[in-house]
Amino acid sequence: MSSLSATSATPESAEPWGADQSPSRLLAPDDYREILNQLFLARYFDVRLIKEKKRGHLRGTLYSSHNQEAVLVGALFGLEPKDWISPIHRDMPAFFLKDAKRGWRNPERIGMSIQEVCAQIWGKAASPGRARDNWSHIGSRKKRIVHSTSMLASTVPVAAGIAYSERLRGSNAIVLTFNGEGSTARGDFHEGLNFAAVHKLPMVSVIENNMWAYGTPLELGCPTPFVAERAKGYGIPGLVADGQDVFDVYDKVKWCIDYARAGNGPTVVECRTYRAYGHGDHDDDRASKYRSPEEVAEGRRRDPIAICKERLVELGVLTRDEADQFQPEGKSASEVRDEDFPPDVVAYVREGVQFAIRSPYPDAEEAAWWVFHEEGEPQP
Ligand SMILES: Cc1ncc(C[n+]2csc(CCOP(=O)(O)OP(=O)(O)O)c2C)c(N)n1
Ligand SMILES: [Mg+2]
Repeated sequence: MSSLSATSATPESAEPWGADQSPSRLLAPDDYREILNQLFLARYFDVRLIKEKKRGHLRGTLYSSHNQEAVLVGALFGLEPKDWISPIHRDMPAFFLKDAKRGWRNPERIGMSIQEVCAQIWGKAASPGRARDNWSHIGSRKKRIVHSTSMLASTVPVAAGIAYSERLRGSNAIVLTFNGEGSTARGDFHEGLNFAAVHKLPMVSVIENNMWAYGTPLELGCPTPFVAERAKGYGIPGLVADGQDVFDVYDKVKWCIDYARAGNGPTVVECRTYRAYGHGDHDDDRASKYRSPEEVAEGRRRDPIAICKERLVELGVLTRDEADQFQPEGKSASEVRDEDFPPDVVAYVREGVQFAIRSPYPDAEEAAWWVFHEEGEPQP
């Protein structure tokens, strides 16, 4: 496994904004608390699904984002409501964290609700994918979420096209794409980035480098120690962030968002993190054959929730007692309890889960809808 902590191997990975001018210095105390709450929310959502699956309440594969929450929260927090995102299978919380700082339950926010996301996972009629799938193969033009597909990185050229279209319409909205480090080896990733660089499109490519692509380690998918070095071939900035530190992710991605919005073109931000479990839950046992326990312990040593709390205490936003009130950090899904999370986090996810459980499945006759067009068939 390559080092998780190196942050200065590419010239652009040093702070591009100069001493003490980081974007996070402009955040208010409420923003800092909201960021911690969003980390709690992403973690709780993940462990709750694992528990539901173990109790036999869920079918289908789960792709855990445990230990990678700071990448999602830090990257999304700098966006405006009108901006687009393009999540992958590892990013299920991104669907409901988009624009969440305007209030998780705010019906006006431009992101999916927890009810929609849970209905998707439970395969119910009320889901955005109308029970065709149980996971991330959803999107919404209205909510500005690029439809995720199984063909990894094929969304990058689509995202570049959306960025182009936004510019043609005279808007300054940007598109933020997420990709695992593995999928940056695919042609689609490079074609999309090339097009975006040539046309200076407002696109930020966030790479969640969790060191593994299923059973393939970083060094068998990328010839350089840092994925961000791929940016050099396109003449665009490539930054490296500590993916365990939500504020380092926020600072670097926000810098890129501002850079894109100002018309300077695309950027790459590699966020170095570590995949806590197997590729999906079907791979949990096999993963222990291709990754040593020492490697996994090292990769999970720096819990993003603990790192965020330390920063909030240092800044005087939280007292030590407040920071210690809820302690899910460092605990696996089988160890952690609801009491380890703020009650509103638990309540919000429960609203989604209960909605999904109570919702009906679609009628069997729907299975043939939208395969071939038939006269009189409802349109999606
Ligand atoms: C083009 C393509 N090849 C292979 C797969 C099967 N597959 C799904 S996820 C995955 C690993 C992706 O690794 P990475 O991009 O690093 O994302 P991570 O799962 O680590 O978050 C693979 C090989 C796929 N979905 N699409
Ligand atoms: Mg990966």
